[in-house]
Amino acid sequence: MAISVKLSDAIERGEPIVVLAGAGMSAESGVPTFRGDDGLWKNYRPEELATYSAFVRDPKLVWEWYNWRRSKIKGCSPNPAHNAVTLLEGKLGDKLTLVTQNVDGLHRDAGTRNYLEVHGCIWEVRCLKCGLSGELRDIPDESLPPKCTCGGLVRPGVVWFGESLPEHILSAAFRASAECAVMVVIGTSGVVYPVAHLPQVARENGAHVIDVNLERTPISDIADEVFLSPAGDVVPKLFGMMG
Ligand code: BJW
Ligand code: ZN
Repeated sequence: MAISVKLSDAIERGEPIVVLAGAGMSAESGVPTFRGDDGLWKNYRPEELATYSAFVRDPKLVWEWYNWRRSKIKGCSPNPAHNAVTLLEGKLGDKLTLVTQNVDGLHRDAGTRNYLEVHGCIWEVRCLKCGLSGELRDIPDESLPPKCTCGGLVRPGVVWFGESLPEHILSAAFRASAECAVMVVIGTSGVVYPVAHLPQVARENGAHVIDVNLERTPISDIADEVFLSPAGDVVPKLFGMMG
């Protein structure tokens, strides 16, 4: 039974809550995760695709991978776990902070407003030369790699390995983690830093940490409660929102 007394009490009292999401949050929407048997990197090494040096070496290859992922995500919709976060935000307002590692934009689609996309967004792009950035949904395969009007190479607006996370977003995530009463971690393998530190930060500052995953992760070891079930089943029940 997916019920946490600590979490329901915190919701009832309107205490600050952080939801920390990873790829498992979107798995039931049909978005592939990164690691594991069906993961996106089963046939590639991360450093072959998700780094700046891979991009400048072969921008067309990297863009083909991103265009393939964009086409998959385009057909995906938020699942009950995304919707439950939005409903919880409706109840808690800005006491709810969503920190998401996901670049798929499904939390935005679900209507959550107070989100921190710490690894960026797959629909955003940025020019390497002039820095112009914005949302660009459709990029025909024939035009890869896309070029800016200034002639510069355009990159996906995501955070690759070895790159710093956006400073103001990361500091907001650390602050919210240090100040929350409960952190609910959903569908992350907990191996990618600095985000993997956040549950520890929450714990050290007295928060109750809940981990929702199909399997145990390093985060399960420091969590107060662990629910080993699909996010789409557990999260609406945990939040008391069956939407
Ligand atoms: C379900 C489910 C269901 C399935 N229900 N659950 C050694 C120690 C510490 C750090 C480092 C180190 N060596 C290198 C580093 C730094 C590096 C790092 O952390 N590497 C580790 C891998 C070792 N980090 C960085 O480089 C970061 N930057 C940084 O540190 O800057 C400072 C610096 C600068 C210069 C030099 C060194 C440091 C940047 C990290 C950026 C990560 N970017 C990616 C790609 C984003 C773009 C894109 O999408 O293409 O972000 S990598 C990828 O992993 C993606 C994800 O957001 C991220 C996390 O993955 P996530 O979400 O956890 O997914 P999975 O697939 O791993 O897990 C899914 C989970 O869901 C599983 O547990 C399933 O069981 C579960 N699940 N279905 C519930 N239905
Ligand atoms: Zn430009």
